[in-house]
Amino acid sequence: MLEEMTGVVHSVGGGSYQVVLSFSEASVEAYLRGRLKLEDRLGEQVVIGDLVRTSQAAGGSHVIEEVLPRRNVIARSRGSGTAIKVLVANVDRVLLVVAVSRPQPKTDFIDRMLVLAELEGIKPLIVINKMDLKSAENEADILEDVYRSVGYDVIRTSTVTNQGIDRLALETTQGITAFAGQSGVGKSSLINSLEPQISLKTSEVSARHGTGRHTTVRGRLIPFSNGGLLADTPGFSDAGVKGLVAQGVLGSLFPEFLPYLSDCQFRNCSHLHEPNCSVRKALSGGAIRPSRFESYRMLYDEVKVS
Ligand SMILES: Nc1nc2c(ncn2[C@@H]2O[C@H](COP(=O)(O)OP(=O)(O)OP(=O)(O)O)[C@@H](O)[C@H]2O)c(=O)[nH]1
Ligand SMILES: [Mg+2]
Ligand SMILES: [Zn+2]
Repeated sequence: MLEEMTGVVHSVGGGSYQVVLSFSEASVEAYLRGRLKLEDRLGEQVVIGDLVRTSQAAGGSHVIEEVLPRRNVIARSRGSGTAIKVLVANVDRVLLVVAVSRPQPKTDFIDRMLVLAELEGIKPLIVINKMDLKSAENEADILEDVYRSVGYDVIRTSTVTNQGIDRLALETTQGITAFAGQSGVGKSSLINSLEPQISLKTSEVSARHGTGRHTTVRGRLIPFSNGGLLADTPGFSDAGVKGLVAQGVLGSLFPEFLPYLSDCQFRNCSHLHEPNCSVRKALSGGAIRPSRFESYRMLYDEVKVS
């Protein structure tokens, strides 16, 4: 007698999967059906955030029968550019964290992350952290001016004064939220401000089934008390675009380029050197910001070199 259910994969490690069942919200340990196990060995792994169909045998053990289609993934292209590792699936938003200083905000880094979010259709929110530091308002104004003009949402925060933390909590009540940003910008601090218990949880040692055996956890979803889920996964921040983005589509991942793309004289215009390029005209006219265009140029070269 089999009982079928769906659930979300919350953690992966040691050959088993923690699945939170959609109906009961019970967390169960599940194993892969043989066919999926083969795919797992071939690199098509079941990842956190995956919506899966499970069955429960009479004995009570849960088996993942099928991975339902993914809405999107956050993946990392490894050095060579061809091997792609999926870190998390079905992400609802990515909080792209920058600091006003310490470390200095790097717009090329922000733009790279935005391109990856656009590629997957994941809503980005730009978080400008460390607003308590000297000259923060000036620095934030400059950044906000660029990114609001493109249409992105910007939230200013400080984990010292708690500025913006309420707003962040409101933005993360639904679905899966991932954090991205350079080291030191305050991602962990923001998570702790949002949910003081999480720092405790993340240091907990897994002792499933009382064995206390150390398991390698490849990432996990941590429930926020506001109802959302935090994707606790390393690696998004050093993501490359090589192998993920084709040169020809790069321009369309810069939303402010879109109105101009069809007006270039050449259909496959790179927007770098061709005559009668509508994108470069928009750049000289001020509709496209220089820092954004520079990021486009940099990423274009990066995609090209293989
Ligand atoms: N002044 C100030 N310092 C902050 C703020 N948020 C975080 N910090 C400090 O910045 C440093 C880095 O913060 P983390 O939260 O560890 O940064 P992170 O982004 O998680 O860094 P990685 O884990 O290395 O990627 C710590 O010393 C924090 O105390 C803030 O709002 N204002
Ligand atoms: Mg951290
Ligand atoms: Zn062009």
